[in-house]
Amino acid sequence: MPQKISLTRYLVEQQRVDGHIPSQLRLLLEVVARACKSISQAVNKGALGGVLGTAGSENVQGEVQKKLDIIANEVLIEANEWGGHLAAMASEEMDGIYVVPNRYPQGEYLLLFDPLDGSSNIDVNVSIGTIFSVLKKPEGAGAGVSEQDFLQPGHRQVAAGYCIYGPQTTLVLTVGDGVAMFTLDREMGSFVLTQENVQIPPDTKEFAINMSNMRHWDAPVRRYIDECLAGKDGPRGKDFNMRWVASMVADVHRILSRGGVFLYPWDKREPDKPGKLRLMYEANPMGWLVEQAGGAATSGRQRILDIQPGKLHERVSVILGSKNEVERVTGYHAGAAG
Ligand code: P6P
Repeated sequence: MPQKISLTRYLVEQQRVDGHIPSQLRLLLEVVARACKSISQAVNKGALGGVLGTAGSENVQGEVQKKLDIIANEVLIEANEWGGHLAAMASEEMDGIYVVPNRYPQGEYLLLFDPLDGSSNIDVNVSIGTIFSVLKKPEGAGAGVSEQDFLQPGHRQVAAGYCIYGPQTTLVLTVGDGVAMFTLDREMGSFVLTQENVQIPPDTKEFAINMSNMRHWDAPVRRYIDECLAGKDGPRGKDFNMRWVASMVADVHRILSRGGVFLYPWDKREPDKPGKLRLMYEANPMGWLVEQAGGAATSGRQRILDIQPGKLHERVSVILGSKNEVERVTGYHAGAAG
C-alpha cells in the first residue's frame, strides 16, 4: 500500500526542495486548505444546515448573494487574518480590500479569492468551489497596503488553486512547480495527494461554453463553435462533445482531468464589458493552473497572465484548456483583427 502523502508533507517538501516556497507561504496555503475543509462541511450539510437559499443582499458585482457565499467569505477571512502571513485580502464578495487588522501582525502576501464559485448551483446540489490566488506585496510598498498593490498581472502569482466541493472534495494547487491534486480524506480530516504533475492533453473533442449566448458572440468564437458542431463532416474532421456545468471550478477540473476547452467569451449583451468572469480571482488562478498543466489561457487576444489589471473586480473574456484548441480560437481572433 503506497504511503499517503498529506498536503502538509507535500508543502514541506516543496519548501525543502531548494526553498521552492518560503515557510510563510506554506503556512498560508495550509490555512487556506483548512478554511476549504470548513466550507466543504457547510456545503455538505446543505438544507440540513439551514445554509441554502439567498441572503437577501447583493455583492459588488450586483449578483444576489447566497447564504453560503457569505459564510464561505467569512470563513476565509477569519481563518487567514490572524496568521501573520498576509497584508490584506480581496474577495468577489467584498467591494474593497480587507486589510489585516492592527491587532494582528502583517505579512508580505496578498490573498484573493472567489469564496464560492458557481453559487447558482448550490441549491440544486451541483459541484461548486473556492478559487484562490496569492500575490506578494510589491517591494517598497511601505507599511500600508492599498488596492493598487493587488493590481499585478497574473504571471506575478506565487500560488494559485481551487477546492471543488463535488462527489469528492479536492484541492488543486500550483506553486509554480506543476499542478497537484489532493483529495479530502474525511476519516482523517486531511487532504491526501492523489495526483501530481497533472497534464492537459493538447488536443480534445470536448468544448465547454454556454450555447444560449451563441447569437451574442463575435465572429471568431462563432466560427470555432460552428466548426466543432460540424463534426467529422466539417473542417475539424472529428465529432465534438459539449459540457457546461456553469461552475467554472467544475469545468476547469474536468479539463485538468481529461482535457477540453472552456470559453466564456466577450459577447454583445454588455459590449462595454470585456467578459463575465473576473480576472483577479477567477481567470488568473485558473489560467496559471492550466498553463502549469501544459495548457493555454487567453482572452482571445492575449495571454490571460500578461493582462495588467486596472481594477480589482475587472472582468475578462476567457478561453482556456487544451493548448491546440486555445491557439486555434486565438488564431481566429488574430485573423479577424486583420
Ligand atoms: P452562466 C458562476 O456564476 C460563473 O461565474 C462561473 O463559475 C461559470 O463558468 C459562469 O459564471 C456561468 O455563467 O452565464 O452560464 O450562468
